[in-house]
Amino acid sequence: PHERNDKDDTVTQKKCFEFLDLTSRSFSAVIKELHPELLFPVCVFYLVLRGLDTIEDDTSIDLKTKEPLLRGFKDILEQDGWTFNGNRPEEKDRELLVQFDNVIAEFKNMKPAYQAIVKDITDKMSNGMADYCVKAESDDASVKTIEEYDMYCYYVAGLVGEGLTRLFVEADLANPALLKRARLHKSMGLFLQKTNIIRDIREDFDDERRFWPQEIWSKHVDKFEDLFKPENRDAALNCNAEMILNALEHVEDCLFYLAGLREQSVFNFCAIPQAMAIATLELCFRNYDVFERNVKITKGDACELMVQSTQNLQTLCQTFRTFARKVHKKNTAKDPNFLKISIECGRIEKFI
Ligand code: PS7
Ligand code: MN
Ligand code: MN
Ligand code: MN
Ligand code: MN
Ligand code: MN
Repeated sequence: PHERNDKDDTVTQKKCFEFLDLTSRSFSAVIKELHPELLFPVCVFYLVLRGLDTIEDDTSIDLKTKEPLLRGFKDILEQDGWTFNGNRPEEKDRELLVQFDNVIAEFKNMKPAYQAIVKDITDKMSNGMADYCVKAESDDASVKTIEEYDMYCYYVAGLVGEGLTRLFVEADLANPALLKRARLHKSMGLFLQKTNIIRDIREDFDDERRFWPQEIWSKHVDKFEDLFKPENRDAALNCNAEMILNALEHVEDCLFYLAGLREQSVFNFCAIPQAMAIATLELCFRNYDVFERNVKITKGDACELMVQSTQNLQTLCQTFRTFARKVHKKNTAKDPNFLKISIECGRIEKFI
């Protein structure tokens, strides 16, 4: 049997932290503040899923290569020395897969219970991604219904919510009752993923990736690409508003989930991305810029959000209330969903 030595450990661990910084702006900061018991397992979980997503996102890899690579990803986690250099040169996190052997080494160092959770979620997510890739190859409108949209978001983000919750409970840092409430941790992921899909509309379109469900966009334009034509500006804005309305429906579940967390570092880790998401949705709401370029909340706003969302549940709810009010104010009677948006904002404003 292979004798592990301390020098190997330090080197691969250091590499993992370097990749955490290289591959994420926001997650890196919150992961590093986690309780010591979970800091490294969540870092490895993140890098495993980031590696998987780097294969999913690369539209230059053909399906013949991509599908088996995704479906077999959970076994790759146990293949010593596995690396991958098949990504296009411009793929953002290419280097992580080029040196993925470091992540595998650290995955194997984790407690077996943590390994099992990471492996199970990787297995489910990677097969969901593969199913979606197969469907997208044969059909331009691969996301037809809102149900299919929710399903895609469940595979790529709802499952992360499940995996993280299982890790929190396994580490004795969250109430096991949270595991029984699947809808809540699923909503935690869906709210983040839907925000990402709403914000990235232009980038995804340029990359020939379409996640907005036909059931929603077809009420506003005849063809998906019409969303980007200047003459359809009002229709595009109403469509954007309906997508945001759909995302806002997860907010109550997210606040319920967060209310159930008792350990401060876990609370902060979960709350910060949710606060960033509601701020991002408010920034995107009826903002035509999203159809032309990538919009992002400012560093200053992000800092203020971090402070506000980590004091206590009250200040976090206050943050949500503030952004719901801003959306409420931007809502316009010209929008066919005016009433529904108004009701949804009112609901969030009154929560707690
Ligand atoms: C394990 C911390 C906190 C209960 C890499 C955090 C893609 C929005 O769509 O590349 O490719 O453009 O911009 C994070 C629930 C997941 C969901 C997910 C793993 C919250 C790979 C984040 C993050 C659950 C699948 C943005 C989901 O990536 O997206 C760990 C609780 C990774 C969380 C993907 C998306 C993240 C995302 P896209 P991005
Ligand atoms: Mn991605
Ligand atoms: Mn992706
Ligand atoms: Mn995206
Ligand atoms: Mn992205
Ligand atoms: Mn609702």
